[in-house]
Amino acid sequence: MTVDYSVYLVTDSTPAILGDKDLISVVEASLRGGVTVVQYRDKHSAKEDVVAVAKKLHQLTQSHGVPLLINDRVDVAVEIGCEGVHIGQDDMEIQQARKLLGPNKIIGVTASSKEEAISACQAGADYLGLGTVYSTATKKDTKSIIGPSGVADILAALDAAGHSSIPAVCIGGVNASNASAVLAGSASPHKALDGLAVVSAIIAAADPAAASRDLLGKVITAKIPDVIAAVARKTPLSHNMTNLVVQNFAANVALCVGASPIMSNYAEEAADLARLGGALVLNMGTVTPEGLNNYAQALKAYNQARRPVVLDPVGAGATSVRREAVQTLIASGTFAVIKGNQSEIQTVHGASVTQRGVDSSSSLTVPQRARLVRSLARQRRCVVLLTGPTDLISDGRRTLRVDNGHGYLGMVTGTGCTLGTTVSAMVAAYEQDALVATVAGTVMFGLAAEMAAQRDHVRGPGSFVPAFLDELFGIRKATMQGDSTWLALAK
Ligand code: 3NM
Ligand code: MG
Repeated sequence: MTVDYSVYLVTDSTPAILGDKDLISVVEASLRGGVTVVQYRDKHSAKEDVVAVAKKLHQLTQSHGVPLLINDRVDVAVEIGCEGVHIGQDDMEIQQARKLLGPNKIIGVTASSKEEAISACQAGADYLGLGTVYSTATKKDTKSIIGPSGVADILAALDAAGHSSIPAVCIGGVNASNASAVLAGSASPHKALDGLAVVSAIIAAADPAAASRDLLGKVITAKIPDVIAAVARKTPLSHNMTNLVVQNFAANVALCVGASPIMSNYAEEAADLARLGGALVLNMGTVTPEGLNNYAQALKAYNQARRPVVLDPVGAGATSVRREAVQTLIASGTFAVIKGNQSEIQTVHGASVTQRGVDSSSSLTVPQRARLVRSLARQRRCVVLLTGPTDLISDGRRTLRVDNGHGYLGMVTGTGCTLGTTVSAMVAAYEQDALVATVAGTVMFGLAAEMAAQRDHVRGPGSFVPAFLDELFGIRKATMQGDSTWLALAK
């Protein structure tokens, strides 16, 4: 099981943190919000009560595909068969826990110094919880407050000792308002945190789902420079099968973000191109029967080569020809990302449940659009990107919004299509997480537009386009030089 440590929730059932809320409901809300690991921590209750709660929590976490770990009480983890435990320095020895749990369960260990961290790795820990970052009312007996720079020292020592691959989170006083600073301040040159562990930021929050979403957004945003750097390093092929109107623009955008574009609509080439390690964009901007056959054939070639495909169902709901084309394509293979505006995504959603979606002219609220992208992402098992003033992105488990962009993007032809091209470059280069890659492409694109529009010489859509290309290029260049200050504008 590969674990996503991005937002690691540690529970607390004491009235001071939980208030009069019900722990199960709070955890359920946090899972809806995108928490990626749950640790059930109850230091005081009797074993049978802990087992009863743990069983309920495990049902919940299992239905969200998230691991449940038990703090300290290894016997409880063994009894309920959850995914593992978290143990502190004063708890059971790691080797003893391993004997009881077997080789496949997760054992996490708390460490507050380089020595503790390295010896936990040597003893076979699966991940580390580093801290205490900031002093916290949640746990008063913490030993040392190490701050983000103390975390950075431990991460650097782990890297130097050959343990750079062990996942690590940090804990203690972390919340959405300091998350970005903690992530940036704790990164060592070759090893950064995999996520953040929190108690009160979620358990004590008035809206635990929203608090979880906020934290997830911060953790994912912090990974954006890695995605852009991966594109710059790998210069992945972005193979576009697209319409005549945007070919030149899309190729230039691909070059500016650091990809290698090829515009080829001839499917006989697809199998060879698919072997080059890039990604394919299928853009339905111009549909013809011959074109559709080409698309379906290329889709199969990329699926066979296990390379990502981005579907851009341009104008999907506009004509019956296009609705059928969508049906044909989604029946012909699988996509890494489906990107479209509201009515396009509604059409694809309708096609995939074999009924029309709600009236495509109606404008959905942000929460309705969030449900739509999540539903389609689950149906098609892919990432869905719904563009608009607020972009919504989901992989079925994690759903995020991006609010970057500028009105000029709507006054120039082909910007939506070139976002598809941008995303193709990101998913090709950052294969470990297509959702993070899609968010990175969307933020980079929207931010470049904002920065371009602010330039003195940009007076309208015409002068905007070259400035936009410059800003895409500039973001990549700054990122390559280790400067991610532009990320402060991400929203
Ligand atoms: N462990 P909050 S600090 C459970 O330093 C726990 O090992 C810590 O709570 C450690 O997110 C802590 O509310 C409590 O600050 C963290
Ligand atoms: Mg403990």
